[in-house]
This record gives sequence, structure tokens and C-alpha cells, in this order.
Amino acid sequence: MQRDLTRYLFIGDFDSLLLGLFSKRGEVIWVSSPEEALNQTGIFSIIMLEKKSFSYEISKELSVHYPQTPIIVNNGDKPDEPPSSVRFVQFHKILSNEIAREEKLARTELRVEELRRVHSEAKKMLILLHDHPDPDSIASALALRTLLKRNRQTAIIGHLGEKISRPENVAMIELLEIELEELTHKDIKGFDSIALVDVQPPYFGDLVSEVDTVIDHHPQLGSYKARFSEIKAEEGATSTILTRYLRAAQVDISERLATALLYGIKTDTISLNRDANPDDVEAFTFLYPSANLGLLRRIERAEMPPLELKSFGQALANHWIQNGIFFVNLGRVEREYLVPKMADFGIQVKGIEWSVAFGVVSNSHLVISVRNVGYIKSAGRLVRDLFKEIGSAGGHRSAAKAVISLKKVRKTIGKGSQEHIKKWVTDLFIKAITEKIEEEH
Ligand SMILES: [Mn+2]
Repeated sequence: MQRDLTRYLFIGDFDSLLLGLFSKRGEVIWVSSPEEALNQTGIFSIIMLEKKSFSYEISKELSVHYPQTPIIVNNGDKPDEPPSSVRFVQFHKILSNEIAREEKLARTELRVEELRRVHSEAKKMLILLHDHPDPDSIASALALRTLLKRNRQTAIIGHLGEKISRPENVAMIELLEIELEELTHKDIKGFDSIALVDVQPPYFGDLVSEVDTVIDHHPQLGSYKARFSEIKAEEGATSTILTRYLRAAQVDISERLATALLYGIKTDTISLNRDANPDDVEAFTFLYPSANLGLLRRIERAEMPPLELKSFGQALANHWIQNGIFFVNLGRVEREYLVPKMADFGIQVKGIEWSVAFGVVSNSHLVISVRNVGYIKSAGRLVRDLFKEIGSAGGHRSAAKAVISLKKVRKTIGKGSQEHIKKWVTDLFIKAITEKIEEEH
């Protein structure tokens, strides 16, 4: 008996998030219509039928075609006489794991009390993000503010970088009505306490040597003083840590906050596919029923201006592949988000194990974005080894980034033209990646 293999058959219009979640538990076959479902072969553990696809006829046909397979209709209104093999279930019930986690939450609650004590005296606190606030950091800041029972006046969420440009992030801020303040170095002094989320003090150099709180999922970065610190490098997102805190403290999570946190986890783990662990899946599962998925779709569909599409297309056409590495040079770009977008694209190319995209942003910094297939050498470590001396560099196992000022680039390679940068980056990565492969053999 093949009891171990869980196979799900999804029929109809389901969110990719949900499919991603179930693919962590077993094999997922997804078809758009009941007709297609009847053409599948093999045995399924459960059939998930989207409520719009449900009818008595369809459920009967499915039961005949797949005897002994329970059919679950999501969130549908139960008809007066439901077919016997069909259940109408709200998804949060399907998603909820047995809560053997209460103990863990109880322990976390003690940590939350500690955290609250650290900021209890502060009239006005700062929740500081890294210079390129992404959904995970923004959502984490919102969650921390909620956890500390503060508001826009008593806890400022801010960053020291430039105006946020990535369309999805702009849409997130607008649609969720989040106020992010662009701060100057001077502003930092004007707060009674400081908390960093999704980042650690050394990132800011000497600027914030003393902080009250650090909550982050990146690996421990040097040594620094913090009255409260929670560094969990095993988590796929800082939002995961804060979701657990909110749950532990039994704080009501609003639809807006749930949507933000869900989006934070989704983007940092690429829909639970990159560096996600069971905690991320659990946080995701918990948030999913409370989030506004319609709003989430609107955030994700944020539009790309036509001009950018053009430069995106041109750069892509000029890509090159060497030693199984996909390279693309975006040249000068206005908005940084195009670089990782391109790297994401490159890793989808058949036969490619590494994707490296780079471009000069704001005419001042070379940004290099790296992706790999995940089961090989850590991209974060490789990028750190290559660039830590001359810029900021790091990331996760399958995604990493380096930012180097053009000045430093010129100093390192002697020149700063596009041609020279291109050759330098290409040679560096080929050498680093192929060397490592030899070592591992
Ligand atoms: Mn993050």
C-alpha cells in the first residue's frame, strides 16, 4: 500500500499560495476544470474542489472516477442535501495543524513580556528598517508596533534609504495605508528607544551602535549590544518570528496586518519555496484565513511602467550563459528592483543552476543579484566571500545580493566602464562557482 504518498487533486481557481503550501505536504496536481480532472490517472488522497466548480453532477462523476477519495469544497455554502462523499469545509480548518504548539507559544509569551518591558518607558520609539524596505521588513515593523500596543504617534516606522520604488512595495504601502518615514542620520537621535527589524546594527556602520531591540532572520552579523535580541537564521522571514510573537501574546491580528505579514512571508520565501521551514509554513497557515487575498493580488499586480519593460526586454535579449551560469547586465537602471527581478527570471531557464543579474543603480552603486537552484553551495556565502571587503553583501542559500559603490568598483578593477564591469563580474562568478564544485567532489 502506498500510504506514504499524499497526492492532492486541486480543481478550479486556487491561489498559488495555497498550492505552494500543500506541495509541502505532498504531490499537488492542479487542473482548471472538472473535465480535466476526469482525465487524470492514479489515486488521490483528497480532491479539493473550488466552490464555483461544484455541482451535484460533477461531484457524482468525480466519486465514480475516484472512488474512496474524499472531496472537499472550500468555503462553499453547504447545500441542504450534500452528496455523501463531499464535505464543505472552511479552509482554515483544513489548514490548521494540530496545536501541539501551545507549549512553544507559552514560552514565546515570556519573551514578549521581556520585549515589552524594554520599550515600556519610551515616549517615542523608532522602528528602523534597512535602507531598501521590503514587504517582510515593513510587515514586521507593523507587527512589532501592534505587539507593543503603540500607534503612528508613539512608534515611528522609518528608514534611511531613498524613496521606495519597487512597484509592489509602493502598492503595499498605499493599499495597506502604511506610513513610512524617510529619516536622516540626524533624526535617529530623537527617539527614546530603537528597535531594528529584519536587519542588525552593523548594517548601519557606526550610526546605531546602541539599540534596544533587534529581531531578524539573517545570520548573526558581528557583535553588538542590544537589550533584547531575537536572531533566528533558520526562519524564512522576520514576519514568521513576529507572527509567532503576536500569537503567543494572543493579540488580535487585523486583516491589514495579516495581509502584510502573509505578503512578507510570501515574498521572502517565494511562496514558501525558498528557505522556508515548518515555522514559516505554520505562520502562513495561521495568517491565511485572516488575510485579504483580493488586496494581496492587487499588490502583486502592481504595474511596471512601459519604459522599464523596454529596458528589461533589451537587457534580457543580451544575456549570456557561461558554465551553466545565466548572466544579464542591466546597465544603468533607475530602480533597483529590476535587478533581482531579472535574476529571478534567469534561474527559470532550463539547465541553469546559477543566475547573476547586475546593474548600476542611481549612477552610484553596482547592484548584483544572485539566485541558484537551492541545493548547491550557498549563494549568500559565495557573495559574501566575493564582495564583503568592498561592499555590503549577503543573503540566503538560494538568493543573495551585493551592493558596491562605483568608486570601490573603479578602485578594485581600475576602470568603471560597462565593458570592464561586465568582464569582472563574469570572471569572478565563473571562478568562484566552478572552484567550489571541484572542492565538493
Ligand atoms: Mn526578511
